[in-house]
Amino acid sequence: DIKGFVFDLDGVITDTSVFHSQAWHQVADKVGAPWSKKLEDGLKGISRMDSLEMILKAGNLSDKYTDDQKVALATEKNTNYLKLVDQMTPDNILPGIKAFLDEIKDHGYLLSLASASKNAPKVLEKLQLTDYFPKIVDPKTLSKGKPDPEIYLKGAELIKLKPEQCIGVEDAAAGVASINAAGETSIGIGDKQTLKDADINFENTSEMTLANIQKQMA
Ligand code: G16
Ligand code: MG
Repeated sequence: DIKGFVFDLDGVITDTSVFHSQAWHQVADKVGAPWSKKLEDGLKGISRMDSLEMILKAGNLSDKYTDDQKVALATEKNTNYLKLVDQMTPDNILPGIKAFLDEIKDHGYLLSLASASKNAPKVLEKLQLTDYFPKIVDPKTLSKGKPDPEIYLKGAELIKLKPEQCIGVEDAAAGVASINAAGETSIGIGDKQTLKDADINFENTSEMTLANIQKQMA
């Protein structure tokens, strides 16, 4: 029986995936790496340094930068990203999410957050959703990022559930792969083709209700 939900943040609870993309696109332009929809999608859910590495690889630039220069580029991206985050309000919560969080809380499901983002607590604060997530996986404690199962396994562990008692919710292919490898039920929100490995698919967040989930689990 399902007893809890492990949530991704960027692209599921809020529209920050657009901000991440915008800030990375600036870095790609700066270093002269080609930007594409495929690269943009591939970066979703991927840690900051791994994201930079993917962008540099796309332009065959990986060897052109020292480790220090790479850290500087990633820091510049984060500074740009945080400027966008600073302007966020609860209006940036994606459609239907607040109602869904209330619905699952009312039904006694446990909740945790499995975001790769070191900025997750700050984003939750901006959205005024901090109280919904007493349990947040700290990405600094991870040895491997998504698509490795570690982050979703920790999300379940934090709420003292077995993976098979949890549903993981994601907008990224790397995240769905992480949920599946952890042995949880996966919900993919967004393009059905990109997220074809998810157990349950929704085109957008407003479709997420317990009734709609039950329909697809039957
Ligand atoms: C998010 C985003 C990624 C971002 C990562 C790290 O993951 O989807 O694009 O690179 O966090 O974020 P930061 O640089 O803020 O630490 P998730 O797992 O929330 O989708
Ligand atoms: Mg995401």
